[in-house]
Amino acid sequence: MDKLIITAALTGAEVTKEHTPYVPYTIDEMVQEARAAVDAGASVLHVHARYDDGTPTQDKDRYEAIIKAIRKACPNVIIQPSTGGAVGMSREERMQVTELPLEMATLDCGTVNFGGDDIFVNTVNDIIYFAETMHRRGIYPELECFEKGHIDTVLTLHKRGQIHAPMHFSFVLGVFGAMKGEPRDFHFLRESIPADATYSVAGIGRYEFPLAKLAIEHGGHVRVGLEDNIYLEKGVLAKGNADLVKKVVAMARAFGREIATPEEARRILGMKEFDHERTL
Ligand code: KMH
Ligand code: ZN
Repeated sequence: MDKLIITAALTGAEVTKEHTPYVPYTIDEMVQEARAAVDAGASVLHVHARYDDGTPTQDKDRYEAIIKAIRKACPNVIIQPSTGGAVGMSREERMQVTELPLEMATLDCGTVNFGGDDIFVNTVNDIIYFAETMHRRGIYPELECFEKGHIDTVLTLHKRGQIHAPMHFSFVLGVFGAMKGEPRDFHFLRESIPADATYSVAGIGRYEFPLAKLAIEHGGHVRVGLEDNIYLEKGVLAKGNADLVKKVVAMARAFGREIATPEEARRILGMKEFDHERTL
């Protein structure tokens, strides 16, 4: 079994300081959270940009400042900015960040209800536009799938030459309005991707650790972080992303699975070697 790639989803766009005081907004807070998560064992950082007051933004300059500051603190980590941004943003707004020299970014692979009146829109044409633009710019896509139909869309676009191998999927499960993260959901999705593809699981809320356990045991990879879940255990807030990463590291150790470094993660995912000169 490959070593375990742990992604830390540091802040997201939806969690606020009213939910947990530990969610980072400012660049300094992001850097602190990034460093602690990497020290704990994360090899990938999933990054959303927010202004100091917490407002989510896809502003390219804000991303550049955040990524440069994180890169200084964590020279080798894989930085994966979001092209999802927040519900309601236009595709042009969301894609601004890919004008930066990035190594990796998210690619959301379908539309999904997002609680209440919210709909996170990713039409087939959006997906094609995101995939082709990112491919042209040399950015490795993390294929975020919130349910099975999204995987089917990816596989069709792959056959049509619009999404390219190596394919790395993220199953984001437990969003209110979409697929849950029960064991049978996990098995259905992992059995639906090609044998040579890799996958990671991101369980929302109470699904985070049960899904992490399943992924550890079945050769998948794991995303945790305050974007997805703010609790270390029922009623106990995580005091930062590192707490969540440490818990996954302990679970992996208990199972006997080693943790991947960023260099190892790049090899497992079939990414290019990191170019410190060219890439942010
Ligand atoms: N904030 C969600 C609406 C991504 O990062 O690409 C979308 C999201 C996915 O978080
Ligand atoms: Zn995200």
